Amino acid sequence: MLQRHYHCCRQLLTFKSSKINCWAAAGITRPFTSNDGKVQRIYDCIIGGKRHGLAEGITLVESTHSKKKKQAQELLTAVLAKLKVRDNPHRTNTFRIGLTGPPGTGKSTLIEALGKHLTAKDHKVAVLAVDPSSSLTGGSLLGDKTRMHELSRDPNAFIRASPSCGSLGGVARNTNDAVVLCEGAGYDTIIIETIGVGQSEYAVADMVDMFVLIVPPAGGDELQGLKRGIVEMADLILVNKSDGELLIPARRMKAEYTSAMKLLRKRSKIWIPKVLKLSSKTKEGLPEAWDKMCEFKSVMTESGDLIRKRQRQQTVWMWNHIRENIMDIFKSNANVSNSVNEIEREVGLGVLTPGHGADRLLQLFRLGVQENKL
Ligand SMILES: Nc1nc2c(ncn2[C@@H]2O[C@H](COP(=O)(O)OP(=O)(O)O)[C@@H](O)[C@H]2O)c(=O)[nH]1
Ligand SMILES: [Mg+2]
Repeated sequence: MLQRHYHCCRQLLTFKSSKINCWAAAGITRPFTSNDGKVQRIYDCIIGGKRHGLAEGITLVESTHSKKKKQAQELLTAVLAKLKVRDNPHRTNTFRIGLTGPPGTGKSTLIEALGKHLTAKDHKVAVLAVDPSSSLTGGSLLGDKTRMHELSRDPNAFIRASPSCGSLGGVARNTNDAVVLCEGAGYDTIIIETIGVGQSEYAVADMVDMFVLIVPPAGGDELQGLKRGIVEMADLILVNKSDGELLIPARRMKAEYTSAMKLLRKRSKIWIPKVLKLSSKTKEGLPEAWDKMCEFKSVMTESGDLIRKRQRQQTVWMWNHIRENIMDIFKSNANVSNSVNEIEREVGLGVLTPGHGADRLLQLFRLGVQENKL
């Protein structure tokens, strides 16, 4: 009896000290400050690879509530510390892919097919869909759910669709955090789906290893919203729906994009963007598309470019956070909020120039900060 008691105590002590080491590595003295045990529970679920815990964790990082934001930071810090201990520091064993393209190109259908292809190869796949249109139409998310029917039932896949709620920057920042949580839950392939017509894909390009553009086999209307900048950012272009009657236009489209890509400025010394055609319906060309993605990953890893890219992205996101926080601080300053409507009105009427209006607000802000100090 006594021996058992001693054994239990020892186990508890080793458990505690290993946890404390982990927190110390993360630069925090106490695990989770929230006293209801919620963050600890979510953390345990995520590290244990439980999908419901991951979903709850993502909801927490998406929250704009200040208490929840603090909890989210604690959760992220702890997950990052765990990842540091468990995997290599830059986690190049995970592959982050951004998938973009105009609505209706077949992104969700492609992700379903690719996801199944990967889980059959023992990969764990997480799909994060950032959908700027869904908050307006409400339709796309529903469409995604039905389109990724099989993948959503796959135990080795996790699908999360987030409406944008009007603020693209906000969603993109949360998506960045959601990637960390997915990696903490053991997902090795993270696919982020966005519609290539807004601003979100620029933010997404700054959080993925590879940026893939999906285009339909016909040009015209469908491609109108697609900006040249997005084509320039792509590491791989996939002409989808290359089946049936669309096979010939798909071939033509592939040739057109291949020659257009030659005219673009080279972004990398080691990777020339490729154009492939495939059908997400018949799955023809799908294994080749995945092989191309793996080739990109290994070329980038071997040259050290992948680590450099991820390091650069980390600093980009730090500045994004600073920008966002500074705006919050600025707008919540009492002097600013008392005068902002009036100054905006005067700028709108042309009484004040935009530069002058900005100067006035900045001066009021500075005064407010000084008053607070006194
Ligand atoms: N013929 C054909 N149709 C496809 C293919 N992939 C998707 N579709 C169809 O295109 C439509 C839009 O697909 P969806 O995946 O929702 O597009 P998303 O808006 O880009 O996510 C659906 O009706 C799909 O069935 C394909 O490879 N071939
Ligand atoms: Mg979709």
